[in-house]
Amino acid sequence: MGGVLQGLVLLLTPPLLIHGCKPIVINTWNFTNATAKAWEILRQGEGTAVDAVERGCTVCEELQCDGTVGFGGSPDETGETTLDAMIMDGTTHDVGAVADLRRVKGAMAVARSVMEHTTHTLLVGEQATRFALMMGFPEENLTTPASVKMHEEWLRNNCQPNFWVNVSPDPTTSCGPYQPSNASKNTKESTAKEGGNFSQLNHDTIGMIALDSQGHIAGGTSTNGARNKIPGRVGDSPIPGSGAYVDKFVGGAAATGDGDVMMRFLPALVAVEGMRAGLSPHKAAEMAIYRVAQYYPDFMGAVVALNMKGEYGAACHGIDHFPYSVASRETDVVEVKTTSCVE
Ligand code: SD4
Repeated sequence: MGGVLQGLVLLLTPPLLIHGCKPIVINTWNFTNATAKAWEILRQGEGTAVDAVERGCTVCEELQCDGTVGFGGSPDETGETTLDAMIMDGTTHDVGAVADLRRVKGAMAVARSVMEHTTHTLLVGEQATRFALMMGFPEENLTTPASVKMHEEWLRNNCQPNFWVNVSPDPTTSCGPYQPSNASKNTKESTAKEGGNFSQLNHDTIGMIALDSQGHIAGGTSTNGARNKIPGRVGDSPIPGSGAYVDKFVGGAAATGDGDVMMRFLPALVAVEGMRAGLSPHKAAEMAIYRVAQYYPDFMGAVVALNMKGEYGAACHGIDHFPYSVASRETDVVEVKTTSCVE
């Protein structure tokens, strides 16, 4: 019993903050321009971990990384692109986030404004837009010729694929508007089993964790969510503990993938808690992924994790392999690492 108690005390006692840390940044996918921007800020100590995450993710928004971050991607059922983003400061445990943000391109910077100019955590929809305009962000159209084309093709394809179940007319063959129905053919389970609407091609959120030389850790995410989503849908990315999570005593983690499923398990929090309990970042990321896969064996997603010592790892599911990007003093260049996914 004494041993168990001792173990518990050890688990609950925060380790000392590490000063003079080696800076490092890690982010999902091979979004190396974002990594390079964050690293530029970290390597010379030009800014904090929070600055690195904000500006790194902003680069992805501007470059429309893979069409899944920033404006002009993943149009919803009405053809509009809406944005989710979050930033978390692991030192203060403060968070700012926006979800379903409309007509403002810089979702990550707006999230940081939520963190720095309000005591709220998450603002959504039109009211998030109103907040952004008050903070001086310009109102812009997020639609592009590419997003119009995607939407037109989806309409031509009888609105396939979509996210509806148990409605009529049959959502697997017809467009809406829909009404509730009791038909059991299209259960949520069968949709999840088929992997739903997510594939490697249509969801590549950027999730980034940065550790600066002062020992401050920060994390963040930015995405335009799921293509053809039902208007109003918010994914995992702006949810603390789901899209990303950082803790100054432990480290941080960020997730990418089928957010509708992943947000039910808070995988970034699970990975951080795994590291707190002594797991390596790789094993902690794996634990977070397994947690989701136990319930959704066909889900697609990945988690990157970094501890306060600068050790990192990743795990994934539902694809063959998962690329992620890292920059640190060790090499001083952005490297793309690849991890094989768990079965
Ligand atoms: C979401 N997780 O909104 C996001 C989408 C994504 O890689 O691309 N993840 O569900």
